[in-house]
Order: sequence, then structure tokens, then C-alpha cells
Amino acid sequence: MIHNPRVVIVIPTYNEAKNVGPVTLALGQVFRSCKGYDMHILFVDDNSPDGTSHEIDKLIKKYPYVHILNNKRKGGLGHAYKKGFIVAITKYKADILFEFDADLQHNPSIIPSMLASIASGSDLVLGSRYIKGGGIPKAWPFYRKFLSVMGNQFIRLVMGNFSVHDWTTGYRAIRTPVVKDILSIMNNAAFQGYTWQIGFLVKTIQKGYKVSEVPFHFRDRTNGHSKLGPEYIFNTMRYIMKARISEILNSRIFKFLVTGGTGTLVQIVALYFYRMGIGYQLANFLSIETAIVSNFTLSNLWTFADRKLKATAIPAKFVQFNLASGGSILIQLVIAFVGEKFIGLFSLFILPIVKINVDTGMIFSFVGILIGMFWNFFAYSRFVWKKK
Ligand SMILES: Nc1nc2c(ncn2[C@@H]2O[C@H](COP(=O)(O)OP(=O)(O)O)[C@@H](O)[C@H]2O)c(=O)[nH]1
Ligand SMILES: [Mg+2]
Repeated sequence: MIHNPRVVIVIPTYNEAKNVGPVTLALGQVFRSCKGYDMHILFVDDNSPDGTSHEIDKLIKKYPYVHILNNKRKGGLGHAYKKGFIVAITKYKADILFEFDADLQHNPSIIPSMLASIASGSDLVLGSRYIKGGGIPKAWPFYRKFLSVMGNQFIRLVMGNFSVHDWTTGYRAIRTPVVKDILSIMNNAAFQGYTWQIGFLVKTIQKGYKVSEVPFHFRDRTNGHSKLGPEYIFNTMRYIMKARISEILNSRIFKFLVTGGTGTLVQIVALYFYRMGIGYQLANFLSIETAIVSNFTLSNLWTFADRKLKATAIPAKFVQFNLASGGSILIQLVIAFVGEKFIGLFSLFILPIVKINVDTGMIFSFVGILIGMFWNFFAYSRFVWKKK
């Protein structure tokens, strides 16, 4: 743990002249209870026409911990945060960064809890509206509540990740090394439009960083206007769909299934051709072996490309691969055999309950194939392409 870590609260502003004073005051009060931390504020203003930067300059004269970064033109939230983070890290030597709104919708009183969460090992802490103790304004019209709540549920569902409850919150604490890492892998497109928040969080989770949440009540804006409209919702939805699809297409399980499917196809085609020249039994055996060669090659070059085998290791590994595949066949045979023994019981007890007429043999074969596949995946990733 760093001694007396420096915390920089980065606050992008666009036409927030009436808010920068009150937000500085509210933060200053909370800073007093952040013992052991060196607390700072960095406003990132995009040349707001309402004179926000003049108000900030007045605050800088009064409070030594207030700073400003002036951008020439309005570049959107993502750009403001990116530039703000870089300056907070290089010029102000931040150890921990916060994302925070100027409009006081983010209650600063949870900052100490968010810092405590970082101190106990979190990499990114979300100020969360959708966990116990959090909330959105009661006064919001129904459609706004609905969009906000359902939008987040939708994202959780699409991402298949239910450990995070508030994906779109703009209230966050992040450790500097994590900010540096994620900034280096986020492409520029993510800073345009409105996908900064969601994009940053998706990448942070994908990289395996520890994300946690602290609840807070999102307040209604009293001064100024929200800058986010329908295009924000649209862009967010489009972003997560794309992110999720590419996540699935790049997953090992997906590649494993495609490899297996390709193998089956190879086997059928090979069988067809071999039978033109040789007897059925031999052709059948050779087609299986051809599929195994195809599976082995694809696995090595694609599914397990990150653990690619050395050329010298390939012969021994290929034998291992054959044994693993044989194991899967054995599993299927055993399940079919045991299944047949119990078919009587099955049709006596289970079928009368579900009342459908099925070919029980097919069920056991199907179960056998599934379990066989699990075995294959297990054997490949544990033995043949062992993690280094
Ligand atoms: N520098 C900068 N700040 C922005 C920009 N767009 C929004 N902000 C600020 O980002 C924060 C969040 O925006 P806000 O409109 O409150 O979004 P909402 O809370 O989702 O309605 C506020 O402090 C805004 O002033 C921008 O293009 N540039
Ligand atoms: Mg706001």
C-alpha cells in the first residue's frame, strides 16, 4: 500500500458554471474525512460558453487542491476523461482516480467507502444505483426509471455477467495502473460517441480486474441540463452487443465446438471417399483417424493457439490426443450400455410422468455425446494443451 496515496477526482464540465462551486464545497467537506489520502479535484472543461472555467479559476485561488484542464473545444465525455486521466497521472501524480459528475448527482459521501474498497483490493469501484442501499430519483418519470433499470438488466443479460449491477454509472474509483492498462488497449472509436463508460468497464472486466460496488442514491440535477440523449442509449446497446459477440467468437469453448463440428464434417466426407477405394471397416476407421488429425491440427493452431505445441512435442501429444478422444468414445459406450440396462426403469417411471414418446436409445447417445465432449475439453485443456 502506497503511503498517503494521492487521489484525483476528475470532473468533466460542460456548461456547469452554477455547479462547480457547490460541488467543490461538497467534496471539500468529504475530503476532511478521507484521512491518510491526499485529495485533489481536476476539472476538465471544454471551453464551456457559460463561463464555467472562470468559476473554476476563482475556486483555484481559494482552494489549493483544485485544478483545471482547459480543452479548446467540446469533445465528448470520453475524450474529456481520457485527457483528464492522463494529466491527473502525469502532472498530478495520481495513485487513484475518480470519475465524478459536476452536477452533484453523485453523492460524495460514499468516497471514503469507495477508497476503503480500493484499499482492500478492488481495482475499480462503482458507485452503484442498483444494489441494496442505492437508488434513482423518485421524481423521475416512469419512462426514465424504466429505461435506466431495464437498460442495466439488459446489459447484465447480454454480457452474461450478473456480478455487476450498474454498468452505466459515471461514478467510479480506479487504481492508476488499471487506468493506464485499459487506456492502452481501448481504441479511439471508444472515446467517440457515448461508449466511454461501458467500454471502459467491459475491458476492465475482460482483463480480469477486480470490480466492486458501493451503493448511493442518484440525485436529480438541479442546475443546468443533462447532455445525454437517445443516441447514448442506442450506442451503448450497440456496443455491448458487439462486445459480447466478439467475446463469444473468441472464446475457447466456441472454437472447440467449431473444431468438433468441422471434425464431424471431415469424417463424413472422408468416409465417402475412402469407401470408393477400400472396404467399409477400414474406411470407417481411417475416416475417424482423419477427423482426429483435423481436430488436432485445428486445436493446435486455433482453439489452443495461445498454448501452441512445440514441433518436437507434437508426436507424443498426438498420441495423447488419440487416447483422450478414445476416452470420449469409451464414455459414450459405457453410457449407452448402462442406459440400456435401465431403459426398463426409465420407461416405467420417467416416461409416464413426462408423457412423451421418445426413443430412449437416442437420449442415452445424446447424453453420451455431451459428456464425451466435456471429457474432451477437459482432457485437451488439462493434459494435451496444459497451461504453462
Ligand atoms: N468536458 C466535457 N464534459 C462533459 C461533456 N459532456 C458532458 N460533460 C460533463 O459530464 C458530466 C456528466 O454529464 P451529464 O450531462 O450530467 O450526464 P447525465 O448525468 O447522464 O445526465 C457532467 O459534469 C457534464 O458537464 C463534454 O463533451 N465535455
Ligand atoms: Mg449528470
